[in-house]
Amino acid sequence: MRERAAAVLEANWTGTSTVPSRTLYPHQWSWDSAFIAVGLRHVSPLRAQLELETLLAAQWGDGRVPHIVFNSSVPCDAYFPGPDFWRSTTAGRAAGAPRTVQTSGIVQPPVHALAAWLVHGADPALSRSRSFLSRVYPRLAAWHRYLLHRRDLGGGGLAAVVHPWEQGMDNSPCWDAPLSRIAPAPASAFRRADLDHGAPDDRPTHLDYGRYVRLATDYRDALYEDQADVPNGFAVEDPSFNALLITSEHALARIAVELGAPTTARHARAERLTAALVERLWDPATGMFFCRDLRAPTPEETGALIPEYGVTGLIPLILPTLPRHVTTALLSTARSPRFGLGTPTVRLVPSHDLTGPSFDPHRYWRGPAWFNTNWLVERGLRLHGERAEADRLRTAMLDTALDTDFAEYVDPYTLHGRGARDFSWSAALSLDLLHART
Ligand code: 9WN
Repeated sequence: MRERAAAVLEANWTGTSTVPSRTLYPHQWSWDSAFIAVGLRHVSPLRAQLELETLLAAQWGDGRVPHIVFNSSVPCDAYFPGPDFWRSTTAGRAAGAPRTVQTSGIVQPPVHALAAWLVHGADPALSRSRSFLSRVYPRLAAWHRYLLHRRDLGGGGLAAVVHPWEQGMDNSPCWDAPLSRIAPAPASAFRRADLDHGAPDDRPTHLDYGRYVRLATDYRDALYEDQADVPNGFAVEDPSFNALLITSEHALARIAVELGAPTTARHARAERLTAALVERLWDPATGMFFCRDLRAPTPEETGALIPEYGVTGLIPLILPTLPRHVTTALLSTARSPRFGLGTPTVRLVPSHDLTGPSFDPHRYWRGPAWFNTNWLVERGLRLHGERAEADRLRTAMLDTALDTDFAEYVDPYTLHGRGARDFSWSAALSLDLLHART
């Protein structure tokens, strides 16, 4: 298992970073690189450090870490939307996009400080000798500042995403309502490259793509400026995105201790964020975290909760200081028929409510189980002392990874692989699971 997983990461290594998939995603992706670094640290702590350094070298002046860093030696039409769509070096100039590398202009979930801390721990001597933490710390701090200040579009202290690609679960039913208000770009305006490699039934629809393109085009044409009030835009506060930000804030506090920098403000910020997450996204009546649609056509300025049970709502389980009553209720939602955690028929947690009308066992983030979200749930279970359940999930992930050649995602009932194979984070997180769990 270890050899096969390491071989996938080796084959997907470009010399400075790792592609998620040689076929479907031939550039560097932001949250992929963080998950990849978490696993890579067990094989090569040096490469794991380089992975994060390469990504952070493409950070924009305003602090945002772009969701894709393009490899200039890959043909422009190998992935859509490519560098000619995002035009970072021109449209992103005011926001401080780098001049020497082309990137997208949106972001992805902030898993990076957590990854940096774990990578450091894999080989502290190497990390210190390369000044790894002292070089990445200011960049990670600027990244969090960007999210906390420029992306607090709802004014309640949480970071909002302005595109489904930013949250990372692209076609989750959680976005159906906010996306339904977006006029799609005409199909003739773009050519999808994903269908050259993926089965159409496993991917987002053409209508989804039309809306993704419209949102990204409008953001680019506004020179990637974050405005609190964009008419007809998309702005959502998401539980998983913010839970990862909080976990990364805790990691930044640990990094600060290691570097002898002040930490009090960081801990206080993580606590404030946790309180804001509960206040704005927790629904006590159902025992679930929901997304908040900041552009919902309601009279209230704070927007509306979207009553869709996506796996995103379970990810706050990774937080150490979630109130006990919230953790207890969330665990029972995870074990309910909606997610089937701990039941023999559903060995991996699906990306969406098994009992909901939008559930589709094959279509991307509308039901299939993914390795990164299961890795996060496993971590959350362990954190809250649910060791037997965490062990079962870990075993199911390792079995499935091996059986499917590290599939991108799997049918949650049959555990048959869907999407790409030799997918980097599936291999990397399997490597991590092979190591001692605490
Ligand atoms: C758009 C790379 C990325 C992941 C996302 C996943 C998918 C891209 C796409 O692939 O998104 O960013 O083209 O579908 O949804 O989570 O980071 O693996």
